[in-house]
Amino acid sequence: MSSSKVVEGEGGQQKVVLQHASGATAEVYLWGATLTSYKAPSGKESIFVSPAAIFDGKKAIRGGVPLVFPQFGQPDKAMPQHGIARINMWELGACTDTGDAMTATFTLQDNEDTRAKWPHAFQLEYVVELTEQALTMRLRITNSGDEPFAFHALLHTYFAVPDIADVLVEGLKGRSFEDKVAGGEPQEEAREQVDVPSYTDRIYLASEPGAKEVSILSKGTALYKSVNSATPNLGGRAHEDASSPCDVVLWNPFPEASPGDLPPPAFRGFVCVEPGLVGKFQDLAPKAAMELCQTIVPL
Ligand code: TA6
Repeated sequence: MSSSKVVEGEGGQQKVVLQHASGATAEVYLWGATLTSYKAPSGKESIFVSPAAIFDGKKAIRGGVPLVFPQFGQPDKAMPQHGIARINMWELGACTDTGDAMTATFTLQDNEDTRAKWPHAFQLEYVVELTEQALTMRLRITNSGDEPFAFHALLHTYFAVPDIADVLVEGLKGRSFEDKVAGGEPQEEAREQVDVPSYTDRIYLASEPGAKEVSILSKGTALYKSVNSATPNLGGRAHEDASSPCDVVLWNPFPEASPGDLPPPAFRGFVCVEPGLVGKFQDLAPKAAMELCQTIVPL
């Protein structure tokens, strides 16, 4: 029997629980519209949340899938790291169930608080879709104002893994990447399989448009497939581009970069594979929209 309901979660925060007829489940807090759990019908958890995550409605939840908008990192020092979307209360819109797919829609638009940090009118719509086989997260950014703006957006997905030491990531070969740990000029990824043996923080830039698959393996066994895509300028121009390049951030802090709400050895339990539009700021004309999408398939 499928169901969608709003219940009280950690810290008294409200969360939406989707229960698919197949037994698959997903949970999304209204705070930051942060997805904190996705289980396949087997009951296996795909998403990592820090054991020290803080649910106080002030700080971003550590783990899950925090939504990054309108900046990645903190190029604008007047705005919080990773922007404002993950530290605002979102509204729950429609929850649907077609039998095959369940969806929950969350929205956030500019308000006095966001405008004080970022002086633009925007509408964010985040649709979480759950089926027997997969979870799809689709973030739509609309410029609801009369002036163009430039933004970053990213789904900061923490995938649960048995041990980061055994993780390999496939699907990044041929991409240019910025190594934020080593610094220096962008390099080209030559490996079919990328390991994460130490503190890793890389932005893999997408070259050609289109959905791209990245797989996450542990001890040689594929755990997840992540299908990542971006679609620009919906409705904002006469023609709609089929898709635009989608960057992928690969991160694990290891002990040296673990934040306070992620005390070691918690770093061992996840790898972040984060689809985004972060290699450069995206210009968005008034009334135009862009979408960022990630589909997680547990294998
Ligand atoms: O996605 C990688 C990253 O940008 C890292 O540089 C690190 O800052 C991580 O995000 C976590 O950021 P947060 O603000 O959530 O502590």
